[in-house]
Amino acid sequence: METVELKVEGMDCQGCVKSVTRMLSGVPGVENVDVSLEEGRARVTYDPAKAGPTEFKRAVERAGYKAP
Ligand SMILES: [Cu+2]
Repeated sequence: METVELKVEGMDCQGCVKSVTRMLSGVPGVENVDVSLEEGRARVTYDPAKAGPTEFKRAVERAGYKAP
C-alpha cells in the first residue's frame, strides 16, 4: 500500500467532503480515503498496482472539484 496527498480545490462544506470521499473510494485499488475540508486535501491509501494519482485526480474532477 502507498499513500498520496492530493490538493482538492472547490470544497466548501461537509457535503463536498462526502462527494469527494465517495468518488475516490470508488476507484479500484483504493483502500482508504481521508478528506480534509480545512486543509483542502485528500489523503488516499491505495494499491499502486491498481491505481495512482492520475486516476485520483480524475475522480476528484468527476465529483466536480479541482485537483491541481
Ligand atoms: Cu459543499
